[in-house]
Amino acid sequence: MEWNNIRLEGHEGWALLTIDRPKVLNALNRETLDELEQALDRVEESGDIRALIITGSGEKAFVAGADIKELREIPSAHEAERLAEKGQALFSRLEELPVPVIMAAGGFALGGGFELALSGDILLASEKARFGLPEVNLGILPGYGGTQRLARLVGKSTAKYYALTGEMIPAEEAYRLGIVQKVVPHEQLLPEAKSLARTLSKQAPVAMNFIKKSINQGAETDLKTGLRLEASHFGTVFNTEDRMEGMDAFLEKRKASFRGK
Ligand code: CO8
Repeated sequence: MEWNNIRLEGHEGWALLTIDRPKVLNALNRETLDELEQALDRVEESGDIRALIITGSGEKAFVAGADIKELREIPSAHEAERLAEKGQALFSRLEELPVPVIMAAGGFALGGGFELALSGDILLASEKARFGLPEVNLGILPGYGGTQRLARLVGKSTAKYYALTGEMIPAEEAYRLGIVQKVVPHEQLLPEAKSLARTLSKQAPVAMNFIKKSINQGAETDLKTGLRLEASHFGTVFNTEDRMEGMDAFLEKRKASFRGK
């Protein structure tokens, strides 16, 4: 399938999805959201993609936000709300994707771009990355989950500070705040993301899926319910061939070969 705004490259066990509108710093228009949705279908249907990297094309940006030209032309509050819901649904789907998603940000990750980055499982940044929610400067607020995901990650006050000021967060500061898991030299960003994707692609797929579920679902509930969920997912994963393989491999002092069953 040919896409206008994204590229999806398959590798052995993992895939690289690039948002490819460098002239507008990879801004997300509706067509890009539709294409991302189709790419996620492809990833889920493939059966052999066990880790996904998402990055932006060009040297300057991960994604500089929703496409402001397109936002400017939205005719009604109703349509604005529908578009916010569309992006939110896509980003929630990404968050709940059965395979781990590595976000690799090598430049501006602003507005919808920051919200996209916050929907992955692991966020890698180059020293040049800048994160932020500048919507307030446009007279609007974040609409693709930013007020919710950022506040859950860094607390209400810090989220309010950045959403109210629109101030950009440099990579090192984002690391200190726990938004970013690793900061690497700019030229090392993709090699690092690829190396991590290769590592994850060799881990037990069902276990990874349920680790994501357990953490995502548990973060939205009280401890008692979260522990109940963890025990239930633990039981489910115990039924897999991969857990026998993992334990046998350890006892036989060899590398496990997981099949996702
Ligand atoms: N949308 C459309 N075009 C953009 C965007 C964008 N978000 N960001 C950059 N561009 C374009 C510029 O217009 C410019 O185009 P041209 O060459 O035709 O003039 C080109 O990309 C390069 O950008 P700059 O010349 O501005 O590059 P600089 O290096 O000078 O500045 C910045 C880089 C600081 C990143 C600057 O481009 C900027 O501030 N961009 C906008 C950032 C922003 O405000 N993002 C938030 C957008 S709103 C949003 O994301 C809401 C999400 C929720 C939506 C809910 C649905 C209703």
